[in-house]
Amino acid sequence: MIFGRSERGKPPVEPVTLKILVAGGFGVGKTTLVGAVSEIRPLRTEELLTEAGRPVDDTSGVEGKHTTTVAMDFGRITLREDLVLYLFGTPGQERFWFMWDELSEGALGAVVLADTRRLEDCFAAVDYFERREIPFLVGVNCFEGAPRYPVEDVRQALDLDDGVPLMMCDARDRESVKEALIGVVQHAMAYAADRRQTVAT
Ligand SMILES: Nc1nc2c(ncn2[C@@H]2O[C@H](COP(=O)(O)OP(=O)(O)O)[C@@H](O)[C@H]2O)c(=O)[nH]1
Ligand SMILES: [Mg+2]
Repeated sequence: MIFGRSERGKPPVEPVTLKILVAGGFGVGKTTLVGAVSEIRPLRTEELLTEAGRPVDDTSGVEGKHTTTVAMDFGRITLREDLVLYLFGTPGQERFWFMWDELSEGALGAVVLADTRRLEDCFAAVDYFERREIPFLVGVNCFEGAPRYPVEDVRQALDLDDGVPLMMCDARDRESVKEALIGVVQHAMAYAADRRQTVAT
């Protein structure tokens, strides 16, 4: 009876769980991204943009957006039976930056979403992760009607270090988002291995 569990085949795998942050400017697609891949109903803490919030929340360029994430998005995706990602969408507006330090506690890495029409909106997130040495990948969310630029031009505009991966993505598309998330995990693993080597030598 002691061996009861293994008699039924493989012992159950205890998955590794990793925490990934999803950051970027207001209206860039963070909530959409988490919703596109999450296998649990994504937990969203949204409130209607109130009149009071209007002068602060710059909605120019994101017409049609009437809700804003005030706390964060939360979702989960199983990449492999032994690898589960927990996704935390960080609040986009500057008045919620105080939450970032807590959210980034224990994070393996981050996806910074960018919109080529408002590239400057992701500068703060890029700076934040660079300064804290949290590995991140930039995902350019390709909205219809937004100009397409060569990857190299976007890299340059963002002044990204050579090692930082950048890819085009569609926040609404599960496969595209999965690819970006796998990219972050791979990048973070390589980054961690690099650092171990640096410490060892
Ligand atoms: N066309 C298009 N619309 C998108 C895309 N990603 C997000 N949206 C829309 O853009 C708006 C803002 O997205 P949201 O995920 O709420 O942005 P957040 O503020 O970063 O969480 C929503 O109305 C989305 O439906 C995309 O890849 N293409
Ligand atoms: Mg949101």
